[in-house]
Amino acid sequence: MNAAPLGKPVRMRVGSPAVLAFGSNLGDRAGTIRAAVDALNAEAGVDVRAVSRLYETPALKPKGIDGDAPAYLNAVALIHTLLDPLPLLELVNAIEDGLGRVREERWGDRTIDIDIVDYGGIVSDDDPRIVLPHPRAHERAFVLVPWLDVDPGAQLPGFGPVAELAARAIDPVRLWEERP
Ligand code: PH2
Ligand code: MG
Ligand code: MG
Repeated sequence: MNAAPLGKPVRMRVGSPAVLAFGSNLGDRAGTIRAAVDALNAEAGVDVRAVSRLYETPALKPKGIDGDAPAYLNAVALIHTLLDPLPLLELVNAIEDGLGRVREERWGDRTIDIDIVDYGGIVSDDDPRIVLPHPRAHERAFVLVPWLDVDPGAQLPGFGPVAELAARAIDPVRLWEERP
């Protein structure tokens, strides 16, 4: 007897693995990241397999680290998805909008950012809307360190072991403990 609820397989056996990075530096940062993960997992075509711990990181702006801007919480999730890269991007953008994301300045403060870091190992810059892997992930400890939490042996396509990249990245990252 199969007790799985209709509409969504308990575990997706087909589809593509992907790595998503979350960042928030406005409002209820932890609550918003959790809401984004829940919204993704509620989609029929997305199965969230693992979510990292939360890390607190100073805001990186185009000119470098900005200690005056609100600090981020960052996390990474491993998913399996039936969506192709562009529909997945459209979904994460819609979830960002639903969680109050305002798009003004580049790298401006935001309630939520959801980036596709890796999609099935694809390396492509054919479509400027979605460059894979994420073009700056290789140098960002705030992506690499949470990624190692959920996949210590991870490889960033075209760049090699995430553990080696994380050891070279210089932006500060510290584990965030929820305050009572
Ligand atoms: N995201 C950015 C720009 N700067 N800084 C931190 N600490 N964390 C982020 O997620 C982040 C950032 C653009 O997406
Ligand atoms: Mg980003
Ligand atoms: Mg983004």
